Amino acid sequence: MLEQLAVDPTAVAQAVEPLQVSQNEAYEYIQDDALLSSSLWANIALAGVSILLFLYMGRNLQSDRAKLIWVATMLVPLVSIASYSSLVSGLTVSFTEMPAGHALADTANIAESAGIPGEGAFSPWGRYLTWTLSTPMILVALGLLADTDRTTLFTAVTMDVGMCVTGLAAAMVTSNLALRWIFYGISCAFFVAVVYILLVEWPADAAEAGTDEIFGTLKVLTVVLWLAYPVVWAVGAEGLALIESAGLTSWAYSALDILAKYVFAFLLLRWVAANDRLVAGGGTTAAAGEAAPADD
Ligand code: RET
Repeated sequence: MLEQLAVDPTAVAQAVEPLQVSQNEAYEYIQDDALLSSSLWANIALAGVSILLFLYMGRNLQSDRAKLIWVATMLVPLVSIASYSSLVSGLTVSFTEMPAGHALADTANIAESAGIPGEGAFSPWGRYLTWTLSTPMILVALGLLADTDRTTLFTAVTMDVGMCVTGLAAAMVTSNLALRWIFYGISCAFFVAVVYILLVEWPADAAEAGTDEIFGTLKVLTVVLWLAYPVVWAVGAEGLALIESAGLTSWAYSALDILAKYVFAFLLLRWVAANDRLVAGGGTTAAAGEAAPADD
């Protein structure tokens, strides 16, 4: 046994090398594609600026509920900067060999054409993973703004996590094309629950809490932008590959992220900073509600 290992060092090297090589080469691959790398670096820069800006915007918040909204909102660019740094470094991307029947299955030996051993289409799976952390924060902030109850907040967050995790599965299944789309369908079903809460449940709560005006704006922004994500997935490189370019697909997500995260968060925080008292007044039912009077 020992002898076998000693005389066959290439077998050991082959077993270890691909992981290391693929990360280095994924990094090179991204850097060599100006469209792809700019879509990632632009978000790292914007997340950095947003973190500093949001820290400043939250400096005078007094009420416990406003502070909780602020923390949830701050977490959005914080998760984002980590997410995009992981993507750009090659840590959370891979080259996925698409199942038979996928538009990129035989044609696009994309990795090989870039000098990377093995086959496969570029897959930034880290995006779907980190949405599991960032999108619940957006929902927590919105739920607190609407002064919703715990059950609805819990439902929105868990359905959203379900959407992200099954979306990750849809992107990573390589065995069978139908199963990729089955996971896509499951993810959409979770998404319907989130959209229902945003469009039906929370507007009524927000009206009662007196935050309906800003909630209405953020609700439209959120629902319209979030609906575009499954569309991009479906037409992008991982779905039907009507857009084959990894750079273009990545820019579509990055542009959506810029609006759904930084612009959304800016509008929310600007309003919360100017309406701290109103936000504080509503805190009776949501997670922070009971703590509010004592902390203020
Ligand atoms: C996927 C594909 C599977 C079906 C559905 C999707 C929805 C994704 C959404 C993502 C929102 C992301 C945001 C990120 C900000 O950090 C996973 C693309 C329904 C709605 C807002």
